[in-house]
Amino acid sequence: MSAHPPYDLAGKRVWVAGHRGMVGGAIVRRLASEGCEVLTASREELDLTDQRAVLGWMHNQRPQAVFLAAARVGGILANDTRPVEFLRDNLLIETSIFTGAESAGVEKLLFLGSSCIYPKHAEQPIREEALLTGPLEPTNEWYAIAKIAGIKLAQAYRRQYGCDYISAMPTNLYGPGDNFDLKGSHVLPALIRKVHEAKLSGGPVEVWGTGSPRREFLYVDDCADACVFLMKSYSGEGHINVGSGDDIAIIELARLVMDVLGYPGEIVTDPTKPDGTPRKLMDNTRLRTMGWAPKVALREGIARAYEAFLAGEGRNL
Ligand code: GFB
Repeated sequence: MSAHPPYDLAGKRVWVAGHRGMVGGAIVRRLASEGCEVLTASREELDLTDQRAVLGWMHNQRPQAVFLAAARVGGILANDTRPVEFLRDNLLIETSIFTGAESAGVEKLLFLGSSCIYPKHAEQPIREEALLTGPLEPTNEWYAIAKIAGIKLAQAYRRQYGCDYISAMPTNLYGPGDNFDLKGSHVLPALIRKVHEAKLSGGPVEVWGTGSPRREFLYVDDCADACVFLMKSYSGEGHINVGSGDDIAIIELARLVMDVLGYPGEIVTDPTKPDGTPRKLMDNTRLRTMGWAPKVALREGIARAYEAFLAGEGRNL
């Protein structure tokens, strides 16, 4: 599967597309020890949905490797209520960057997807082969379809043009640089903020939905480490799951966050909010067999994410 010479990043010009996002930022941090030249483009400098602009920028900058971490992302409510942005913007970003990469002669590209690409009722833990074997979870099918298109683009460029493009599918991520805006965020940053605010007010912590869905979480710097690992050591058509291997019920997660933040208050559930997919624990045997494992346990990661929140890293507050 990965029997090919390692791809050395040292001395290479490496573009992290989406470096202002949580994952892109973590990849930039991780690349500091690789001896490569990291290229970035600010939003003002380059609109990633503009194919002509991206093509021009890539021909000028000549990146040799690309981490495609740029995407319109958000939690369950944002996905459910802004379908055009999640489908159209992500398709535009992907087609611009894949087109530019092939045209500018990029040697290696890693595309980042998401565990929501899998069918809503996929067998657990979810193996890579489960892709396109059943209907998607309706709250995020727009985003999922855009991400499936990204996997297929990487495969298509490999088949038709021989490009060394690969795909990684991370589970739910959290950590420094997260979005703490309650309308747009994922559950972990939302709970960190809600528990922090409840601690100050003495009130209850509100959990959306029933609290029974289970989710797998990975600290973002672990994800960045896995992406660099795959960029250097994997070449193949199949996408690779990137997860922690454990999942937790949302209600238990709320209790854990309360415990880490030191708030023994009350939890109330809001069943008017969607639960989303019941469970999406990924099987990460492939990545583990290649020799990669995560380092940051959930409790430790929540403590670090809370520190980042307190230091004012949360956006949109
Ligand atoms: O993280 P989350 O927004 O997204 O929600 P998904 C996970 C679970 O946490 C759902 C519950 O069951 C939510 O109902 N939850 C409880 C909350 N309280 C809250 C809260 O205050 N805020 C939020 N956001 N959730 C996303 C997809 O799905 O996962 C994306 O929509 C992407 O496309 C991402 O794939 C990784 O895990 O349900």
